[in-house]
Amino acid sequence: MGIKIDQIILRHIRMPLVHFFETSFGRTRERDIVLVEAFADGVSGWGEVTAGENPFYSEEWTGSVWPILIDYVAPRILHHELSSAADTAARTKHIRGHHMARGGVEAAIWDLQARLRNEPLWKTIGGARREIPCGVSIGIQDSVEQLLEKIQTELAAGYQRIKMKIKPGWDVEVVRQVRERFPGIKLMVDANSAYTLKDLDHLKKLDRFYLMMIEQPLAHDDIVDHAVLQGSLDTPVCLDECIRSAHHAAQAIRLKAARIVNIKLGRVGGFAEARRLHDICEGNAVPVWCGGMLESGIGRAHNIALSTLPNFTLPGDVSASKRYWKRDIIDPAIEVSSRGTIHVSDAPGFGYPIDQDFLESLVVRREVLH
Ligand code: OSB
Ligand code: MG
Repeated sequence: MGIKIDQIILRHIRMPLVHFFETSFGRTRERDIVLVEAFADGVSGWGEVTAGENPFYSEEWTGSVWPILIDYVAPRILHHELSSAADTAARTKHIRGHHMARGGVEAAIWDLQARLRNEPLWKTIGGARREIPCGVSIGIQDSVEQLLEKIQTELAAGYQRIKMKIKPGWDVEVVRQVRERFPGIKLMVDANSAYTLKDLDHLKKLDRFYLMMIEQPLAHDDIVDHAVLQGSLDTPVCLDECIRSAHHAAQAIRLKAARIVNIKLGRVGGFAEARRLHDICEGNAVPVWCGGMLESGIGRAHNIALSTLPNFTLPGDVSASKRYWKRDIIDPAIEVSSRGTIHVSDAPGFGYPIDQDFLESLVVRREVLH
């Protein structure tokens, strides 16, 4: 069944976070999110562009995705016959970079295809899992005491693994205290590229805390140094920032730069590339998990669908709406069971009703494209 997109509506919404989120590259208090609604045959599908408010995680940011979507991505999609959602990515492939902008549109078209077929998105992308294991990502706190308290709260809520952000000055000693207090939990750290190979001896000190993995310790665009680091660490290295395509994952695996890969829909440009990346990792016995980008309910629901693919065997950063939002733009919001799992919805598309009135009240900028 072909799809011809006849209208795209972009909405830029602003949503305050319940609590600031701090990584090695800075603090976020409020999200500026671009949502994509793509129409065909009177039906619409939704996608979320996962770019941050500043070009610090990657070069994309809310301000860059807007003109790219309007001037480059939408014109290459509108009124072109797509044989299926899987064809979307190829139409914008010659645009260098801008994966999150392109991925937001691609995700909307997958959601639309699911709705046109009246089936849940997880089924459309070929997933199977009916319940996904969940972890949490905890930002850098003002004190170790606050971090320990947060971890306690998340464990009590049932989450299966804890990821804590680290940076120079907030690493080995903090992890030591967390391990001392919680000796038995599944624990991992994420450095968001805050170190270099000069820190190798320092990072090696993390080995004694039997972490599940250390995520993206070195440069955002490096694979080779990660291979050197992995060669001398017992702790598995997991790559996030530097894996922007299935090809990058293949190279990282070949170089033994990582034993685990974090897959983010936006970073890799959408579902089609995420599936290819998933398959390459699966073929090399490298487990994957779904990363998060502080998404609204829409992006969160897409992450749930992605996590139903078979090689998503590790708990991801897909957690309950209420950890980030006082009120989400979907209703009901995403909830996590006391076993630390999310039950996958069977409703058509991404599976959660949008709270239209609330969503519209958050819109700060809108563009209707024909
Ligand atoms: O590196 O995984 C990351 C949030 C923003 C940018 C990068 C990252 C993160 C997170 C949060 O760790 C994950 C979430 O959405 O819960
Ligand atoms: Mg990360």
